[in-house]
Amino acid sequence: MNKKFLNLGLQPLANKYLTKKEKLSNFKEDFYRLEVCFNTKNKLVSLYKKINVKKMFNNNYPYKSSLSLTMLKSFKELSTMIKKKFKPKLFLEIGSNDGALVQNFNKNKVICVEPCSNLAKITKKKGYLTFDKYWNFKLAKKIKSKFKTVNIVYSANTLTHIENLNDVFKSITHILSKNGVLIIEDPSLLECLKKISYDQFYNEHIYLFSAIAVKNIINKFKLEIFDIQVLDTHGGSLRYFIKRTSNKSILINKSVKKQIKKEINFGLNNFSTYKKFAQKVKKSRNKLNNILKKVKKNKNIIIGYGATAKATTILNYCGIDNDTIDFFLDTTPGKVNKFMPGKNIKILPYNKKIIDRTNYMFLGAWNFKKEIFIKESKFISNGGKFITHVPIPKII
Ligand code: DWN
Repeated sequence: MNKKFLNLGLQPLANKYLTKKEKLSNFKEDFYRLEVCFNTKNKLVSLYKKINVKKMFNNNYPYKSSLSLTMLKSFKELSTMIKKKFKPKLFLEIGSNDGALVQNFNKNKVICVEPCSNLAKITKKKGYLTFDKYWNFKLAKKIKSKFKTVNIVYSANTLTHIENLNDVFKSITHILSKNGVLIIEDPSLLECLKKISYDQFYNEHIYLFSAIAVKNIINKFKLEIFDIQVLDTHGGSLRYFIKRTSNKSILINKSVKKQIKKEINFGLNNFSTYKKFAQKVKKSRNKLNNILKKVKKNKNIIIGYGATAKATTILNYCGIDNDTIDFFLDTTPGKVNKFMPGKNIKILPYNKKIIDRTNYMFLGAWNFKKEIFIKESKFISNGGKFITHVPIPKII
């Protein structure tokens, strides 16, 4: 049974940045009620209403993983480990984006799957075999008919975006070799609840995984988690290493029990934990609005740093418009000179000179805080302040 616990109001598509032309022609944005629920049976947290994937992932998807040094470093380290530990003959990535990970692998050992054709084009151009298709059983059958099986299936920040998880895992087990390994990584529900980072919820993030829920879901596909790595990326993620239960050559690492115990102790099995979280979200909104109001009262300009999908949730839930945040800066070509979804806030290209003339920046990309604080050390040493809402709204 799905029980709702959080209502983030009406929200636009998180990655649908409006062009100037659309703004001028009064383009009517679609808004959807964003409610989050908890499944009392399998303990999975998901959005109550799911949006058609074709509206979200198409030939114009702006997000590129390789624009962050943090992600490039994380993918490089992972690929070294995979090569050393698993020596894959054939590696399949579901949601290969612009190739930030696969670029570390030999071209003839990789299969990319990426439904956003603008991104698929990039890996194709680099010489990687790429299917610009949604991951499903039909595609798995097609790939199997050509390549038989795959030793490693990897997917980061993608499986949480696909509604039919039964089809996802059925398709993976169809193609994975007998002793093959599935590696998935996604933001951690536990970290989201601990950090009150409710902006992890937007229409693309249909699910927010916990180890408990992943274990429950994959069980019926005769798969089991044998190791879990705790990562700093994307506000705190978990990397799950999964094998067939029939494969006894790999032992189950202590990390699995440890993570599940942490989640149980925090209360991820209990609906009351989520109700409490929802109360904290309301408090977080009020506190952030108070801080922004105070800063704005003194006629300060506030720049949004990083026009993230997450920031769309914050702006629309907290009712923040361009009378509060004057504009955003972002390094993504597909976002610049457009407007934040649902709000009249322009996104300008990243510009150091603009930052030098500013006192306050709202950290839209709070998950890259470390990387950004290094990059903006001059702004900080000149007395510039960041405003963040994670884990509690404050000025840093
Ligand atoms: O799951 C998803 C994650 C992985 O990526 C997708 N559904 C959509 C997207 O979510 P997001 O937009 O919240 O992700 P990021 O990675 O937090 O976005 C960072 C944004 O900030 C990018 O637009 C790039 C920008 N940025 C910047 O302008 N300067 C980032 C850094 C590090 C910088 O220095």
